[in-house]
Amino acid sequence: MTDTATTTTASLNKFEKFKAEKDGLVIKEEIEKFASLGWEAMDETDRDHRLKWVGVFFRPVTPGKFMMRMRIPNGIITSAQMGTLAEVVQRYGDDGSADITTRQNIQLRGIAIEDLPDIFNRFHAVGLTTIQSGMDNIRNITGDPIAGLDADELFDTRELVQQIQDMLTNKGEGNPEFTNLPRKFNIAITGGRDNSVHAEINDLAFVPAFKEVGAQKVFGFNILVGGFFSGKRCEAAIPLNAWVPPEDVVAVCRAIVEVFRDHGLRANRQKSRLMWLIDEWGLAKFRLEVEKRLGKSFLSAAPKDEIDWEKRDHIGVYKQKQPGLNYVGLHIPVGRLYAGDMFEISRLAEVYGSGEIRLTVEQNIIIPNIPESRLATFLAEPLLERFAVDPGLLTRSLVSCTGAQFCNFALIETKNRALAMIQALESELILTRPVRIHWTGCPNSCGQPQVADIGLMGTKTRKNGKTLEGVDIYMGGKVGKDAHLGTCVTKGIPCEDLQPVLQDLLIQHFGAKLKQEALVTH
Ligand code: SRM
Ligand code: SF4
Repeated sequence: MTDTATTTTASLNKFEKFKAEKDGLVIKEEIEKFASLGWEAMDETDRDHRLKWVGVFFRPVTPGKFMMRMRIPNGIITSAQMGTLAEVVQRYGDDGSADITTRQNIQLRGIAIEDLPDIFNRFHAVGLTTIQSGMDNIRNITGDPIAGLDADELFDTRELVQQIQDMLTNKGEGNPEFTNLPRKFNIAITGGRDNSVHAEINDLAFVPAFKEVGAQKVFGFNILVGGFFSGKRCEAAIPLNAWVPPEDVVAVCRAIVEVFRDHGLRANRQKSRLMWLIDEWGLAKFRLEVEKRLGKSFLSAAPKDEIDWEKRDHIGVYKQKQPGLNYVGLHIPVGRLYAGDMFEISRLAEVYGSGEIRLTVEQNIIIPNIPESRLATFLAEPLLERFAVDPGLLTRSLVSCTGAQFCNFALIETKNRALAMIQALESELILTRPVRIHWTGCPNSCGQPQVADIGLMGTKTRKNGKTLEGVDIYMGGKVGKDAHLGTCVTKGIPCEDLQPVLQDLLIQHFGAKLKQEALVTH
């Protein structure tokens, strides 16, 4: 560790200090001990921080009821795996639930520490892992949710995503090479035409691009680096001016993560994400260091990438490239699932499809491989009354982070409020197009308000001498082709006054009409 080694211990932040004392991965061997000790008797640093290396999150809002964050590469999970997750959540009764996350992943809630050994055994038996999913590790790697189903895709991302995860996590067992990064790190790969992974908000992203190599046009990826959101700063990823063929992607991931691990800034946690290193070095030096690790030079980027479609949301029924088969996207309101829902989703995938379930970064699910002949019966299943294939135009694009119910960073309640607000707006307005509204409970931006048509970021605000829950409003986020980030347009609207403000924005900017007015005009 060159730069890190020269940083004196005194200048290290408290996270670097505890990581240097004991690597988070060591926790894996201590689970039995913690289970018999109980959460109250545990060392606080182990409990509050190091457990996150195995995907177990202490929740100060619900002490003793932990959250578990999975790794679901490319967002693909089997019905057996979903069934196992359902069993885990079920044992916690009303405390148990799960959320589909904005990284195409699943988090479980209500977990008791004494159950961890049994839960990990169950996960192992069905090939699930939670390893390295929190803190200074590489997050769930996202890929196209309809990879391998989409007739228009340029590349099927599934295998590459799995290979990268296997390399970084030692096939889910934990890889000490990559468990002490300066900060979190996000990777996405897309081989489709609509950038369904939000490539631009990842520390490292691969987007499809054809390169003239000699007389041939060869498929590969342009590389983007340094995208991230944080309370202090938000940046879209920038081009590295590098193109790679698919067979080099795993090695490039390794090289870039190694450069970040060994040279990333560790003194100030607010300035530790990859982009800060790129700022300090300049892109040219960063590129050169990556080439050194890779052992070869990059080809320059292809002049254009192949992201030329508007982003799809995959809700509804769609034909697959395999003749006679369909994939069906179900809308899961704000991604929240309970044990009964999960058993039912698992059953539907088993009975009607091939036993496969896919997750999207919009917190929804897709059931693929449903034969034409079974479609009508599938669409008549009672679960689809709640998890609709044709939700309202605001409902279908709603995304929300966890918020105050479980997250101690939250400045406001999000998920329930988001749902109630959308229902109220849909009952008042006639819409002609979906409007993507994203809620996030604090400036950490887990709910990605900067990619939304209308982004709502939790804040505290003052009204009549009182402190209230409020939001800052973001607009102008564009996804898919020519993706770019939205910016803050209004600050500190009290949540209790938000509905008419949103109504007005929808009418002024998105062609919505008041139902009342429409009645009068006709
Ligand atoms: Fe996040 C921290 C939830 C996606 C930026 N995020 C947290 C914690 C772990 C804070 C905590 O300990 O309570 C939240 C857990 C709450 C809980 O109980 O669920 C949390 N983040 C989430 C999830 C579950 C939001 C959701 O409802 O979907 C998402 C889980 C993704 C996953 O499966 O791994 C989630 N977080 C994101 C994203 C979006 C993305 O990756 O596309 C971002 C912005 C993109 C980025 O990271 O660049 C994001 N989360 C953060 C940050 C700010 C990072 C920074 O550099 O400062 C924090 C705070 C931190 O890391 O210090 C944070
Ligand atoms: Fe928690 Fe803030 Fe992330 Fe929402 S945005 S999950 S409130 S850290």
